[in-house]
Amino acid sequence: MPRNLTDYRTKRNFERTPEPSGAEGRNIAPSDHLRFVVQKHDARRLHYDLRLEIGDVFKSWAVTRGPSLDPAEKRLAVEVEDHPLAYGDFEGTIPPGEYGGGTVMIWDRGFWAPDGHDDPADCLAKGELKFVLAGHKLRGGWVLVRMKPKSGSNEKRSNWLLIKHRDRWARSNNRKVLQGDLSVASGRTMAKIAKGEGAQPDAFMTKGEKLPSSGKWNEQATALERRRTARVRRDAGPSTTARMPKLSTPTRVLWPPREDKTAAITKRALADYLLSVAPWMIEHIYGRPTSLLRAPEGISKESFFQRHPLPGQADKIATVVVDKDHDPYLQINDAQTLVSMAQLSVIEFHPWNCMPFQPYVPGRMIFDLDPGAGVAFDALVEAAKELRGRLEALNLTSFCKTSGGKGLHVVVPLTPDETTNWEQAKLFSQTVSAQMAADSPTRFVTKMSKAVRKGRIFIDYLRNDFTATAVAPLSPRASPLATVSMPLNWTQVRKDLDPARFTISTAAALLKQASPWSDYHEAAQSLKVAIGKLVEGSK
Ligand SMILES: [Mn+2]
Repeated sequence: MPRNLTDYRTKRNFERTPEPSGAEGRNIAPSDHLRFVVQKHDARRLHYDLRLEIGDVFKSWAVTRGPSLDPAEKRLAVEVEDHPLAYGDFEGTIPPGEYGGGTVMIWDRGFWAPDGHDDPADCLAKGELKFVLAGHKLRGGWVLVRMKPKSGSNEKRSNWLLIKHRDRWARSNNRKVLQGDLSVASGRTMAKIAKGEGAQPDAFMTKGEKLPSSGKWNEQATALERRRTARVRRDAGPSTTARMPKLSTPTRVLWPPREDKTAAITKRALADYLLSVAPWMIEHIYGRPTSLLRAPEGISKESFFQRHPLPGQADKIATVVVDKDHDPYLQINDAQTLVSMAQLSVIEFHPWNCMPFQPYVPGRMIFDLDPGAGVAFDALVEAAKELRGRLEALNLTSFCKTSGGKGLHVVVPLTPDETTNWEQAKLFSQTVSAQMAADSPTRFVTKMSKAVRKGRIFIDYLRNDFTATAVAPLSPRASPLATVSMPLNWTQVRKDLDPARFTISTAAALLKQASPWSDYHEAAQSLKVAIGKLVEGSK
């Protein structure tokens, strides 16, 4: 047993608390990466315990107000005693009266790495540790800085500041991350854990019967790898990156040329396109099972959907087991893997609409507006705007993208809350769609049958369900013009909008120019409030 756990052990009575004693050292699962865990701890005062695996223990800090994704918000992190690695799997209730009495949730976990070449123990001794996290909720660069003790004080514990680095995982609105309030190990709320109800947490640190599938390990490791790749890329420059996905037959034509309009689009051009949009696109794909439309001989020949790994693929693309009775699903967690999909002639990406790594939790709602024969594009634009207004009245901010075909998609980013499940997301989107159709029966229809759709817009809400997919923003389409599903600013959603303008050849530059959806993550709302409003409105 690690010697430095003496403090930990003297504070606790293991006859009374279900916490691990630290004698379980042998049961710790080996790992290629350092692990971290954040435990939400509803003790005398609610706090979040950050634990980083260093040596054979967890170095630990109690972050009083919880971590902030806003680099401008420094959070006090009080150094506490080292914890045993087995503690990372502890979720439950410490009895009242015992040390730290209260409920503990495994709020986040994953892998971490020091950001630099110095030994993390040395960095801590010096009072500054820069590191990167690849968790479910916390990602990217962070720093822990030790504060100078107040002169004359003899505080036993060191106070540190935990600060988010400015990177693409930084957010200016911090409330959102703390609202993502489900255990990443059991999917439970604090209330359920306190009552001892629901699923037991999956093991992450310890060898046990409930070890997560290798897919889960892989997916987290790739998330960390993504961060490393980004760093390598910065150092090495773009030419190295371009060579990263090894392409066989790079000159194979996937989109044949169109005499009048476009040149042939090759596998190489697809890889270049994916490379240019990957940092943007991956945010909407990672952590969600994704169906791939593949056209090995190009879009004019046979194509097929792939949802599960083929033999030999599982080690290259992350896979995720959602349901024990089904094959694992493909999941693309990092930009490099996304770009490498060009080698497989993947021409469309269709992710689930769940929260990343939480397949049972809705992460966005999608309304697919699909014009029937004879519907003018103006009418479609008006429909998207009307839907936006209706959602706004329910407190939901929405975003628009072209489908890459004839339609428009209205997308609503969600934050998880304690009650929202797929059934509710589906019912909610169905109700909003049905209200639109009831108010304007000559314009809208919510039935799928082609016959009733003639001259009207079909509002497809069926994407809002467990396992249902929708084409990802910036995914290319198997259409002759090589169009993509283009995210738009609402100011672009007007009469003269031409969806055919957004193609593999043009989209990257137009994306840079317009920077659409810049407040997408900030705008995420809980569906709970919206459901309340909807119910109120229908009374
Ligand atoms: Mn604590």
